[in-house]
Amino acid sequence: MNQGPSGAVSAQNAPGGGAAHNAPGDGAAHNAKVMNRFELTKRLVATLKHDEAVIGGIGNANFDLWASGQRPQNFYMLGSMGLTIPIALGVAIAQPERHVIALEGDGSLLMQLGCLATVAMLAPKNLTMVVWDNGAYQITGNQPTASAATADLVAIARGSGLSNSNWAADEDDFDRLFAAAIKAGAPTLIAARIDNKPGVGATERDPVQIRERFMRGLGVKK
Ligand SMILES: Cc1ncc(C[n+]2csc(CCOP(=O)(O)OP(=O)(O)O)c2C)c(N)n1
Repeated sequence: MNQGPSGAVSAQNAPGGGAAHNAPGDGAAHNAKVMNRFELTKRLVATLKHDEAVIGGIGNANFDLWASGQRPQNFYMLGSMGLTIPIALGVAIAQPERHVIALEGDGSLLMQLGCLATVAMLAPKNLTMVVWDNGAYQITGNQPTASAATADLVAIARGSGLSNSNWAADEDDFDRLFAAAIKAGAPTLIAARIDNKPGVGATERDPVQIRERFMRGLGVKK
């Protein structure tokens, strides 16, 4: 783990540019390859064939979702951290025949850890959660998160009751885990260590349009 003069963990200085991951756990976090969020988002979106809903978290998660090809079934969260999984859970419950995918940053998930326990308790069969763990609040200036130091998000998810929670060891493992999650019939969490490259796109900041397009994409009448 890299520490600054004050003893604070520096996410920017972590090997590979991602989280240092010396957190307790089974070591899978530490051994996972540091990958790129846009590359993984593109791979994920390319596999979607059944109008799956995708909820992109505030900032980089939804910038890369936007840049991976806009779909009417994508919802781009603006403004509030930690709401990606709660929104995705609501959509999954409302439309049980549709698979729903949440793409969330580590900092945002850390702000709303209770949602993992709620997802485990309600156990929607159609929800996959992907956590992009760069060990930082990247978009606000790369301040380190607890996942760069002491928190293992997969261990937290498992402890919340989400036994289908895993670190992606590399890109191929990410693809395998995602394909398995779509078929799992249980809520699944995939955590990926990612580098500190900025998000690629820039979501248009028009909340009403984003909401209405998403509702139309999901076949919801106003
Ligand atoms: C409730 C709340 N607190 C703080 C902010 C300011 N803020 C916006 S994005 C962000 C960092 C998000 O970090 P993370 O989810 O890890 O995504 P990353 O930037 O690393 O892609 C912060 C602190 C906010 N928008 N909402």
